[in-house]
Amino acid sequence: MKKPRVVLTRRWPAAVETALAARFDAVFNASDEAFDAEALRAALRDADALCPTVTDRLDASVLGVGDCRAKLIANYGVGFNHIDLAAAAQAGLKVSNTPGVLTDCTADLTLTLMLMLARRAGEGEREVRAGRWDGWRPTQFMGSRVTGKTLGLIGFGRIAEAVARRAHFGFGMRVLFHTPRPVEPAVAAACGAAPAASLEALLAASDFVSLHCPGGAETRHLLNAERLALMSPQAFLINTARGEVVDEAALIAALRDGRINGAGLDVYSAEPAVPAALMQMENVVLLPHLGSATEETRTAMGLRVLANLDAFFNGQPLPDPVI
Ligand code: 8YV
Repeated sequence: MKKPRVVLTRRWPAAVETALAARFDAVFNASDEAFDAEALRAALRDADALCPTVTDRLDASVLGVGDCRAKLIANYGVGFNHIDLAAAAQAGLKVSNTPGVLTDCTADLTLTLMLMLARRAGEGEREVRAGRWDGWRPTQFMGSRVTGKTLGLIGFGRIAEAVARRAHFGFGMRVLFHTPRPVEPAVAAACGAAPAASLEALLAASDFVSLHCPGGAETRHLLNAERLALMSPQAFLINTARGEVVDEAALIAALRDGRINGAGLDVYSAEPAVPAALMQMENVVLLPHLGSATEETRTAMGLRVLANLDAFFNGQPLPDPVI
């Protein structure tokens, strides 16, 4: 039987590409350059399954391609706000993702941002690298203590739970969360976290606010000017979720006016564009969407995609169905 054709839009870890090549007629992207809309349409016409990443905007204009051969979008990543699910369904496409395997690494990166921000690690490193460090002194780079502070988590899925465990049991933090979903009290307690009375209450009570909700229309600009104004001027914002959850212009204004203490960002509204205003601010840590970027996790993500492809082409239910 002819092997199904699967198109990968970016380079993946070598071990996964090798495993894919053994099972499928796999088409790799040797240049690793992001596909534009026309290349995505061509791939949908040519492949049985398309394996995109967060850098591929699969909107109705792409998914509405008339002669679509593909039947599955096997996304490399857990978030799927770059895929118009209604348009995918309309085109008869199933969609899968890679939940679970990137939980710990994304939680670790959240803590990285929290510590870098609070302890001014980026600023300190810049000073050392620039040859400007003239020696220790009692008032140099005084930051904020993390231990014992309050962390507010917006969203309470797998990643937020993993962050809560690290923060509460590792740093003795009081952890609050807000989510529209019901959460079993025992699950929250096992992570050392407690529900806040409301999103507004969480924002007002937290020394660190960290975003862990999905992107998409429902959460777009959830953190707007009004809600940012509820945060303490001593508080920090951390975003490892999706850039669009925060009104970036409002965040820049809040930082500029000293209405919040700083921000640690791994994601942006219009990636890879990062607003110039943010780049000029010392109290902002800027990372290039590194949440899941470890050898182990990126390989595990690829293997989850492989598991979904295998199931789909063997006529079995998708292990990780989105639709
Ligand atoms: C991925 C992520 O690297 O999985 C996600 O949703 O945000 C990242 O960790 C990226 O999405 C890969 O497509």
